[in-house]
Amino acid sequence: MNTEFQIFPDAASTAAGKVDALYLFMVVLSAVLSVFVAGLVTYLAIRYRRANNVNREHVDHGNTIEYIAMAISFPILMGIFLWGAKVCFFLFRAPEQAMPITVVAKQWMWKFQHADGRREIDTLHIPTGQPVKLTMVSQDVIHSFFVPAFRTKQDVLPGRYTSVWFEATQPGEYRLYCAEYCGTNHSRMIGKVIVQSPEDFARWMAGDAASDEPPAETGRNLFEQYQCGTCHRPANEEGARGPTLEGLFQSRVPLAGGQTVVADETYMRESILRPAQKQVAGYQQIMPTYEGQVSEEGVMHLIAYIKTLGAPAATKPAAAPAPGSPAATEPAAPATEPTVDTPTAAPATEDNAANESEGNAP
Ligand code: HEC
Ligand SMILES: [Cu+2]
Repeated sequence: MNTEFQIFPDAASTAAGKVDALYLFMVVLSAVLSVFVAGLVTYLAIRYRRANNVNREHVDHGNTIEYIAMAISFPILMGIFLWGAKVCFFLFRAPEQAMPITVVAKQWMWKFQHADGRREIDTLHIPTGQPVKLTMVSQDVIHSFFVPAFRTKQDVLPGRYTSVWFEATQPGEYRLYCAEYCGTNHSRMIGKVIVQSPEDFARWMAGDAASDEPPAETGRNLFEQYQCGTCHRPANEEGARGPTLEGLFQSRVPLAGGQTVVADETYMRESILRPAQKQVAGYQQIMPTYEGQVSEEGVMHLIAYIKTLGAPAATKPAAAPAPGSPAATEPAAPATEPTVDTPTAAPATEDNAANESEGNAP
């Protein structure tokens, strides 16, 4: 991390070059146009000044000049649009094999958790040459995750997951900012991303703090603690009051209203905190709401655990409540499941109900 003033920020991710090229093109284009317009203004002001004796009669060119202007600017503007769209798709589509990391933001800190359970606050270690995908949520107000050296910025919202991915290319320390005004100490909501070579990163990962519990493990304990299992049973058990959660992740869930939703992280979060919001077809609305009881990190842990549950056994008896277990009605679901890098995928950060009350205390 360079503390001296820099005109150009470090370029330390695979996205940096792409963003810079587009940005540079637009700056140069704007500069050329500005010079052109300023030149014309100057030229015409001099030529048609009062003292100059020139012909001021109106000459009709029809629409020719407009046509020419359109013919030149249209392809340029479309080009910028297409180029921008391409960079945008690159920025927002995380590669499948991205390493999952969860982020919980709050006034005024960043809490990170790696897939193996390792936690960090205001500092994030990542290796070079490995895409990482951050799943982020806020515990209070809107924050924004901004790492200039990676050319990446993404709002972090309360009540909804957002994500961002990047692949670092240069070892070093880079600044992390909160880029959304979030209260008194907003300006201190800063941190750093420490990019290490894969070897150094592996060594760091194996270091002494590595005893943190993996998110899915914490999630399983929470699942027991809240007795979710009294209603959510394995798929091959009959008479469960709730749908099985096996194979739920990324499957299609039929809702009472007739629609279907894909069970992504945001859906699962909502199902846990506000179950009445989307009612699974064929089930009573008996699930209690866990809003205010399970922390954001707890929810991420529960999701991490649910992701590990895998597909229901193929021999699921027809009597079991099929509607809630989409895998049963959709043969494709079990097949796709393995591509989701399961146990680790959902991750999140600390905590159980106990430190829910931690509130804003760091
Ligand atoms: C009293 C029974 C009961 C308990 C306890 C319960 N649930 Fe549920 N849950 C249900 C029912 C019934 C549904 C389906 C109807 C609905 O959507 O509300 C459901 C739906 C869900 C869904 C959506 C499932 C799908 O197929 O789309 C998730 C995820 C979920 N619950 C997670 C949990 C978690 C995590 C806990 C514990 C913190 C929990 N539930 C506790 C009864 C329960
Ligand atoms: Cu903030």
